[in-house]
Amino acid sequence: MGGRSVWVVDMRWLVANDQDGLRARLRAGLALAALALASVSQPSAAHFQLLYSPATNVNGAQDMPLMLVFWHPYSNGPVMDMGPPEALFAINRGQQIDLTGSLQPIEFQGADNAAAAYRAELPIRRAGDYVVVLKPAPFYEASEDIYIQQITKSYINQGQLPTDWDQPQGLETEILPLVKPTNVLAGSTFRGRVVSDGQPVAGATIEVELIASLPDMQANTAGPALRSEPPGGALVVLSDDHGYFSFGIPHPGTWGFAALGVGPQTSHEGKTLSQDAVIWVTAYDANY
Ligand SMILES: [Cu+2]
Repeated sequence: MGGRSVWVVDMRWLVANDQDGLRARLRAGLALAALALASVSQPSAAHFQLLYSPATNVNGAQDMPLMLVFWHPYSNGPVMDMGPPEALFAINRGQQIDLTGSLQPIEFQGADNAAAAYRAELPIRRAGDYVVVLKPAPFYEASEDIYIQQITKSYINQGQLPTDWDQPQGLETEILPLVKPTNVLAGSTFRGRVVSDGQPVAGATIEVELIASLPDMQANTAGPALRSEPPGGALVVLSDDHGYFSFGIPHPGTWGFAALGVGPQTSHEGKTLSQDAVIWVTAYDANY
């Protein structure tokens, strides 16, 4: 699914079960191809670069663990191998804090497989927002013969002082939140704006997923499934003519939005690069 359309058989998907991919192919009118490939391939739908912290709103100085996993979090599907990140930093009150020194390679175990992932640590010392930014290494997606690079932001707040969340971080591409991303209520609407090189992106395809199985920060595994993926697979919204989009968040949890192929870099090592913008927001039960 998603905004990408070129598929070839990838043996890595042999063991995976992907009903959504089958539906997508059927929708695309490729019924014959689907019949031929259904048992041996899966498209790379709804990849999401996680930049997960076990807490979003905290009080007091502390070191916050982060988990970086390239995964299919709604379905607890295949985990993809991450390479060494190109950049990992946080911004608090406009000051950039380099986090690459805290990167630790780990193996993350999903339901289907284990893959290379990272842990890191965010030193929270002052009040305010910490906007965490990850620029991962481009990932080669064999099933599509393209590279994918999901430039990802997540947000942690200390002491309920709003400082940085409403500011663009000047990334090659990013989703600007129009709702405070650390404190969304389930049942309300999240709004964002997709930008690339600072300019709004009209008609962007934005996939929406919940981390249905929260990472176990001790065991580096996927925890029990709190939800399953909807029958239709990944949720998709489009940005309007000015790059804005909205999504009604149905239930609490950590929700990700991935605008596909919106970044300015379009090739890597001679192949197509899909440079995506990902943002993670935290939704609470409205009956708090
Ligand atoms: Cu995928």
